[in-house]
Amino acid sequence: MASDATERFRERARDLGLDLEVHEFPAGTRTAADAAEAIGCDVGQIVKSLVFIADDGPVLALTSGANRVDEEALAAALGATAVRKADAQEVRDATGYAIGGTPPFGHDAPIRIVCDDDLLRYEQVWAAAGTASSVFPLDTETLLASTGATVAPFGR
Ligand code: 5CA
Repeated sequence: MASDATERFRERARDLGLDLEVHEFPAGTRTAADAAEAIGCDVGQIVKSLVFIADDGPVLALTSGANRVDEEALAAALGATAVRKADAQEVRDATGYAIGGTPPFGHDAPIRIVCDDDLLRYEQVWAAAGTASSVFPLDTETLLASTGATVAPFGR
């Protein structure tokens, strides 16, 4: 059965005009490696939705599963002096979802979003659908359109 968080996410996606195909993997898709293994795709095609705290508040960094965030490059892209990784509570407060299930859009409140340019190497990517065992595919064009993300080279 779909969890409340997945249902909430699906509804918000519908409000954006997106009819998503959510896949449930009971074994879990908590990390990008887990998700890629479950799906059978390249780890680089997994969208990690990572929350950082910049000078003026939370930011969501959509990062290729093959990459780590270069915090200096991210701060430069944001025009911030520094960024740090959000803790579990800050992630929940900023997005309404838990770590491991945070989706790229459909959050409780608007949040500034930036996208790792390496994700644009792929036509199709996969992202979390609200929980650590649900993912959905989408094309990168839709990822950018539905998040309003700015593309920047902060993945290493
Ligand atoms: N479901 C997968 C693939 S879509 C997923 O959500 N991956 S993720 O990368 O976006 O979320 C997991 C990430 O949360 C980890 O890569 C790690 O960077 C971060 N994380 C895990 N535990 C903590 C923690 N205690 N505090 C802050 N960040 C954490």
